Amino acid sequence: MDKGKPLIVVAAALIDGDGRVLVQQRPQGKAMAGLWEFPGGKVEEDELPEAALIRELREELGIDVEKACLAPACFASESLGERHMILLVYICRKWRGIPQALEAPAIRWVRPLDLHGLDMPPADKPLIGLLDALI
Ligand code: 9L3
Ligand code: MG
Repeated sequence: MDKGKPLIVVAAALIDGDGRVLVQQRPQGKAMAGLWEFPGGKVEEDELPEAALIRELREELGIDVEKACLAPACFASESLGERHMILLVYICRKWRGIPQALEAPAIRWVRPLDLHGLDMPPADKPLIGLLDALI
């Protein structure tokens, strides 16, 4: 089946000073509602991945991140039925502002080990082992 161009999605693992990672819950009415994800979203036409992530983090959490603070970490691919999706994940330890749940029903700071017990989108899961090893 021709699924067309894959959807490019970016996400961030924000790590705080205590080594905890931020996850947010996907809203009702969206695909995979209720699952806990690393914040982020779709890269728009003519937009670079890092610019999309900086925009998404401002919209979803009200924080400001500089491009230099985004470390590429991993990518994962997933089939979304009609489309394929490629998720690019960045690690970020430095930002301005205090993250707030501006779009998600809830956000949580969790230790990497506790990520194993959360329901996450399949594309987010490869990052869990990496964070376990990194933090
Ligand atoms: N997605 C998966 N993991 C993530 C993010 C931010 C997004 N950490 C998936 C869910 C949707 C698609 O990417 O299928 C587009 O995301 P959104 O625009 O619905 O948030
Ligand atoms: Mg989003």
